Amino acid sequence: MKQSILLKSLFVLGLFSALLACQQQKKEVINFPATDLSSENLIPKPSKITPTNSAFGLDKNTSIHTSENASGFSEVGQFLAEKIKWHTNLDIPVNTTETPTLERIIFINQSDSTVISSKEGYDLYITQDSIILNAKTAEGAFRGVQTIRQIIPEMSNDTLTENKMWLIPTGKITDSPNFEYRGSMLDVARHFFSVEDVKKYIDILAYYKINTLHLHLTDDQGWRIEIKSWPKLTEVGGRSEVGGGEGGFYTQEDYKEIVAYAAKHYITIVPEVDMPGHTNAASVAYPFLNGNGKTPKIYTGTQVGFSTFDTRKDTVYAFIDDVVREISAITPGPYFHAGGDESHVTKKKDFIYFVSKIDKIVKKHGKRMIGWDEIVHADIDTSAIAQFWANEKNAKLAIEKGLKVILSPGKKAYLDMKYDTLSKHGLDWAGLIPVDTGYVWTPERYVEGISKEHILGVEAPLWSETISNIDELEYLAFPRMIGYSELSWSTEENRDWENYKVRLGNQAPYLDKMNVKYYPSPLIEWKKSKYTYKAIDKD
Ligand code: TNX
Repeated sequence: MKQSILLKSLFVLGLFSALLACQQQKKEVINFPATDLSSENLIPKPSKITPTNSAFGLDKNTSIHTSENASGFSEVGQFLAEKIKWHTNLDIPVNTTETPTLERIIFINQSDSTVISSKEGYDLYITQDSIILNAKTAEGAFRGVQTIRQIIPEMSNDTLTENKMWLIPTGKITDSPNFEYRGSMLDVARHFFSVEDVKKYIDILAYYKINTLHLHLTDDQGWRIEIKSWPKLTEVGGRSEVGGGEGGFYTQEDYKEIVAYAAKHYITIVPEVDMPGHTNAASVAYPFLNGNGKTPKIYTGTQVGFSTFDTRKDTVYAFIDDVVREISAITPGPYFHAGGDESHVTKKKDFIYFVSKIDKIVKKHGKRMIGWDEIVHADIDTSAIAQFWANEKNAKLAIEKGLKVILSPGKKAYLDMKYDTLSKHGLDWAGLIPVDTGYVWTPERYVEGISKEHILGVEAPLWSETISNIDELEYLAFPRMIGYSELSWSTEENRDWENYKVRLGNQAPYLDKMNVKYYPSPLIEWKKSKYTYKAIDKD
C-alpha cells in the first residue's frame, strides 16, 4: 500500500519535472486574459469555487494522465479525451509514455484525502500548467470530468498563439452531491423509445451529473422487456402503445446494452415492472394473470386504474418470481421498482397482501424494492423505498415506518406537465410547471416533517402519454431536467433562480451542438451559439 503511494508520487513528480523541462525549452510566454472561475456556467453549481483569475490553455500539446492501478480511472481519462475531441477536435493522448512535446497536463488522480467527502465527490485544482482532478473513486472522477467539460469554452482563442487554444479559468473547486440518488424516469411503456434514444438521453443526463435512470418498462399499453420464460409478454404485449402505434420492446441484449452504456456514464438503471395495477398488457398476453376469466383487449388509451393482477393466485406469484429473477439477473444496480400506483380496482387488503409478497420476491433476487408512495400501506421491510409523487400522507407514513423516500412531487418534478398553456405536449393534472416553478423549491422542506436524513434523493419522471419520439421527449425534459440536477446535487445555499437562469441560458451551445430540441422557454435568455441554426426548428 505504502509502496504504491510512493510509486504514484514518483510518477506524478516525474510528470511534473518533464513538464517543467519542456516549458523551459519552449518558453512560450502567454499573457492570459483575466478569468473568473466562479462565474462559469456550471450546472449543477459546485459546493465551493475559488478563482485564481488566470487560464490553462487546452491545446494539442495537452495530455491526460490517470493514476495507475486505480480501477476505472484510465477509462474516465479516455472518456474525457473523447469529449474533448467532440468539442474541440483536438486529439489529446491518454497515459502516453512520450513526453517531448508535452506542455500541459490534466491529471486524474485517485486520492484517499479526507477532504473529499463522498464517493462521488472530487477536488479540482486548475493552474496555468496543470489540471489536477482528485477523487476517491472513478465515479467521483467521472463527475469531476463533467465539470472540466463544462468549463471548456465554446470557442478557441487563437489570437494568443498560432495554436488553437481553449482557455480554461484557473482556481480550485471542491464538490460533492447533496443527495445520493439523482434521477430521471422515462416511461417507455406508453410510447416506446429506442435504445439509441435512451442512450442520447443518458449522454445529456451524465453531463449534468445525474446518476440514476429509472425505466418504466411495463404498463397497460405495453410490455417492453423480453422475459425468456414468458415470451408472449413482448410478442403479444409489446406490440401496442398509446394512440395505436406499433409499440416495441427491448430484447434482453438491448436492455444489457442500455445498462452497460449507463454504467459507462456512472448511471444506475432502475427497472420498473408496475403491478398489481397498470397490467393490462401483461394480461392480454397471459389472461390467467387478471383472474377474472376474461381475455382483455389491447389498450391504447390513457385512462389509468382499471387493471389488476389476481393477488390470490400462486401462479401469479410464480410468474412474478420469473420476471423479477430474469430482470434482476441483468441489472447490476441495487434497486427493483415494483410500481404499486393507482391500483384502483384491487381491494385494499389484496393490495397490501400483494405488495408484501412482492417485497419478499424482490429481496430474494438480491434487490431493494422501490415503489410508488401507495406501497407504504403494506407490511414491508425498512429497506424498501417509497417514491413520493402525490400523497403527502403516504410520504409521512413511509418515514414513520422507517423507509427512505425519493421525492418526485407531481406539482414540481413531473416532466410530463405542460410548461404553460401553449405547450405542444404534456398533461396538466398536477398544474403547469414553467422552468422557474420546477427549480424553485427545496426537497428538504417540501413535505413537513421530511428532512434530509429521510430523503434518498430526487427523481423527475417523464411519462409518455403525449410524446412519441425523441424530439418530443427532449421538448418536455429540457431544460427542466437540468434544474433537477442542480436541485439534487447542490445545497440550498448554492441555489438561486436569478443566478441559475443565466447559467441555464448559457447551456444553449451544448444543447444545440447535441441537437437537443429543448423548449426555448421565454423565461430564459438563451445564448446564441454557432450551432444556433439547429435550434430554429425547435418548435
Ligand atoms: C400518474 S405518477 C401516474 C402515471 C401517469 C402519470 C401522468 C404515477 C405513479 N402514476 O401512470 O402516466 O400520472 O402524469
